[in-house]
Order: sequence, then structure tokens, then C-alpha cells
Amino acid sequence: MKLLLINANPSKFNPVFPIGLDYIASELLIHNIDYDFVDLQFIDDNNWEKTIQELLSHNYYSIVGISIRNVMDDVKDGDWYLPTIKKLVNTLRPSINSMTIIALGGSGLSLYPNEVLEYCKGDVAIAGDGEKAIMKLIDDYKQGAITVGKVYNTMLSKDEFWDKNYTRGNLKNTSLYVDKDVIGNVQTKRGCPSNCSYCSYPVIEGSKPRIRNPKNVIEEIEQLIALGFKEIYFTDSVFNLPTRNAVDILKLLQFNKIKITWHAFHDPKGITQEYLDFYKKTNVKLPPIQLTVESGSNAMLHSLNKNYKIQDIENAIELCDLNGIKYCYSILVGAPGETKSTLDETLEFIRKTKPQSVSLFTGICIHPKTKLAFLTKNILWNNQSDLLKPVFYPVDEKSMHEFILEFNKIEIEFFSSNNYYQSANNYSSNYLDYSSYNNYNSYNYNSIKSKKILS
Ligand code: B12
Ligand code: SF4
Repeated sequence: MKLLLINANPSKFNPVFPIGLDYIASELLIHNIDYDFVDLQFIDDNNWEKTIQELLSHNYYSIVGISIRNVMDDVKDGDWYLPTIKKLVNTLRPSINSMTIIALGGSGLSLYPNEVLEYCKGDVAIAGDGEKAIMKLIDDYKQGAITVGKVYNTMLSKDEFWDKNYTRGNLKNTSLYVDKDVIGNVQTKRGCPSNCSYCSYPVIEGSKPRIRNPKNVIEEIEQLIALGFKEIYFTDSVFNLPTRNAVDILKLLQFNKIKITWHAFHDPKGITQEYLDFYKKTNVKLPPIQLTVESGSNAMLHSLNKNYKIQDIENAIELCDLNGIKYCYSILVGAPGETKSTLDETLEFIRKTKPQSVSLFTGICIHPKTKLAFLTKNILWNNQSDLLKPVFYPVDEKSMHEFILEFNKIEIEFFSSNNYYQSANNYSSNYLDYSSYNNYNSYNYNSIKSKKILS
């Protein structure tokens, strides 16, 4: 039995290493299951068909597994990727054997597995964790028990995830990513217990945190270094919560004398002196700590259902300042209750606290099964399939326009290091052109702009 794994991430700027498929391939290797890999991230759109046809003409695959990391780029003028993926399935269909199953998985898909399956015309979908699900699918295939339209939802238990050990570098073009200085990635935990009104992460990974044995995480980082990656990204929803677990990982990094630059999403409440001590000891280039600030207004933090207040953010940045560690923010404006006055509070907060950079998201994309989705059902959308295309919470355009103008006056410089911020820059050039942005629905008002603030 042989599988074909396809990384269908059409997001060509700022490539992200397909960690999800590397984990799946690791599982296949454990079970001695053969696979080929095609990475559409590095193939010109016009050559997809040719590359795939060629592989199909020489091989028989029982299952073609397509990884759908991004259904959309959920910012203003962001691309909608699903038609491209549907086209891929269409291309495959006439060339594969009638016995071959097209299975769709990935974090983007996991938000609306039934709808994506239906839209893309795949055979089965795998929502959430893929490790056990892919083996169950293979088993079903061998038994002749495939049900077209089925969504597999087989999460790893707490204990299974604790013990999870992956081999890395299973995708044949890993060196291509290394050569392009793409950041390597590793996941130390799954699931977030917080219930932020807009956030899709608990929908994808579950709301109960599952943690991996730090020893296994360290071994994986060593593998990534051996593969040539110079920097890594902890892909956890929030890396520094629970703080104890993050500290354990960093302690072990230090103990093993591992020299690497690393990045992660940080919750202000998880910033402690002990954590910062290890941040400094273990992080080679000491990049600014990415704080998920979201707003400079307590009213808006409440609206977003964040588990912290402005005071908590101030405590975190005070500690960072004391330790000489720079910080950067993600700011999310346009949630229910946003007014000129709350926007002003956010501007003032940015001016006052002088982060190294700000990733600004203006307008909030509504993701399925979130609090915001429940709040807006039958008002902004009716069926979950409506959310396959970006739908944004409506904002007061005048206030937002003024906010953006004021935000731009803060002295800035684009963040230029090889990381996530570059993607933001790509969308900054036309972010004020609201008029052109009505191709999805009348509420689309969203942009992302990343700034480095000169202090
Ligand atoms: C970390 C992260 C980032 C980091 C990545 C850092 C890095 N170097 O890896 C940064 C900040 C750079 C980033 C950028 C972006 N991201 Co992001 N990101 C995430 C996050 C939090 C984790 C993804 C991850 O790596 N998970 C760990 C791996 C192991 O899990 P996985 O990929 O899901 O794979 C598992 C399963 O899905 C499954 N699986 C995966 N593929 C397949 C295939 C088959 C066949 C099978 C059977 C199973 C299977 O098995 C795997 C193992 O269990 C997710 C949200 C989330 N919690 O999932 C958003 C998320 C994927 N990102 C998203 C978006 C939109 C983006 C950006 C477009 C944002 C932007 N505007 O810039 C860019 C795109 C970048 C790119 N080139 O693709 C969205 C996609 C939403 C959607 N509806 O499509 C998500 C879901 C967040 C959200 N808003 O809801 N992201
Ligand atoms: S925004 Fe962060 S803390 Fe809130 S639910 Fe999402 S991952 Fe958890």
C-alpha cells in the first residue's frame, strides 16, 4: 500500500514548513507504510497538473492525502484558497484509480470539515489530530470499509500525546526549506482552555491542553537542527501557558546546551521572571517576545473574552523591560463594542509602551464554533458553509479609518527579519482601499500591517 501526501498550501509568500504532514509521515514510517510527497508550495500553479499527472502515471496510490492548512488568508484582501484546492481535487479525480481515496486534512479544514469536504469534493476528511485518524483510515481502506463523506475525528489522548515522539525530515524536500531559511517548527502541546471570543484554536486542537514530554520535544528540536534549521517556531496556541511546562522545555534546552533562536506566541499572564531567565539563556538571537496583546482597552479585552487585563500586559512588559527583552504585539481591532474611544485607548497604549513591532489586524474574521460565530449567526451568516469565505465583524469605517491614519503616524519601519511579519507587509500596500474590498461581502474590512516602532 502506498499513499501520496500533498501539501496544498497555496500561500507562496513566507513559506511555512508543512509540520502537519511531517508528523503524519512519521506515523506512516512507524507502521512501514510507503508514501510519496508533493509540495505545491514550491511548484508554480501552472505546473501542478503536470507534476501530479507524472507521479500518478508511474504509481498506484491507495490514498491521496491532501493537507489543507489554510482555507483562507483571514485578513483584508487575503486570498481565498479553497477554489485552488478544489481544482487540485478535480485534476486528480480523472487520473486516479477508482479505488483510490482522496482524504483531506489540516488545521484550516478542521474548522469546517464537512463543508470543505463538500466544497472540494474529496472522499473523506480528517478533522483535528491526524496521527491516529490516518491509521484508522488505512485500516478502513484495507477492510474495504470506507464510507465516502465520513469525517474522522480521532484525537490523541492526554497520555498518547505525552508520549508522542516524531521523526522529522520525512518530507523529501525538507532541504529546500532549509536552503530558503524557512523556520523549522515543533509542537509542544495541543489545546487551549481559554475561550477568547474570536479564536479558532480550541476548535482545531480542543480546549483541554495536552502536553508532550519535554524530553521528546528536545529530541525533536535536535533533529531539526541536524536537518539544518537555524531557527524554530513553537507552533503551540500559546507557548508560555502553562508556564511550568514551557520552563521545563527551556530548562532541558539549556541542559542539553542546544543553541537555537526560537519564536512563539506568548500570553502576558505567562510572563514570569523565571520564564524570562530561561528565555534569555536559551534564545540565541533573543528576538522580541511576541505578546498576544490584542487591545489597549480593558473594555475590548473583555469583549474579546481575554483572560487578562491591561494591568497584566503592563506587568509583563515591565518584566521584559527589566530584563532588557524587547517585545512585539499582535493587535486586533474591530470586535463588538469597538468605538473611537477604545481605538484611541489602543493607540495610546502602543505609543506609551513602545513595542518593537506591531502586527495589526483590523477587522475580525469570524471562524466557526467560536463565541463570535454564535453571536453573529443569522445576522452575518446563516450556514457554516458561509464562513468558508472570509466574513468579518462589521466596524465603524470612519473610526477605523482614523485609527489607521493615526497608527501610521507612529514612527515605524517594517520588520525585515525572515519571519512571520513579512507576510503582513505583502498586504499593507493597499490596506486603505476599502472600496475595492467588496468581493466577499459588504462587511469585509480587514487589514494587517506590521510595524517596527523606532524607539
Ligand atoms: C503556528 C501557526 C502559525 C505560525 C506558523 C509558524 C511556523 N513556522 O510553523 C505563523 C504565525 C507564521 C502563521 C502564519 C499564518 N497562518 Co497560521 N496558524 C498557526 C497555528 C496556531 C498552528 C499550526 C500548526 O503548525 N499546528 C501544528 C501541526 C502539527 O498541526 P496541523 O498542521 O494542524 O497538522 C495536524 C492535523 O491538522 C492533521 N493533518 C494535517 N495535514 C494533514 C493531511 C492529511 C492527509 C491528514 C490525514 C491529516 C493532516 O495531522 C497533523 C498532526 O496531527 C494554526 C492554528 C491551530 N491551532 O492549528 C494557525 C492557522 C493554521 N493559521 C492560519 C492563517 C490564516 C495563517 C496566515 C495566512 C496568517 C496571515 N494572515 O499571515 C499565515 C499563513 C502562512 C503560510 N505560509 O501558510 C489559520 C488558517 C485558517 C483558515 N480558515 O484557513 C489558522 C487555522 C489560524 C486561524 N486563524 O484560525 N501561522
Ligand atoms: S487567543 Fe490564545 S488564549 Fe485565547 S483561545 Fe485562542 S489560543 Fe487560547
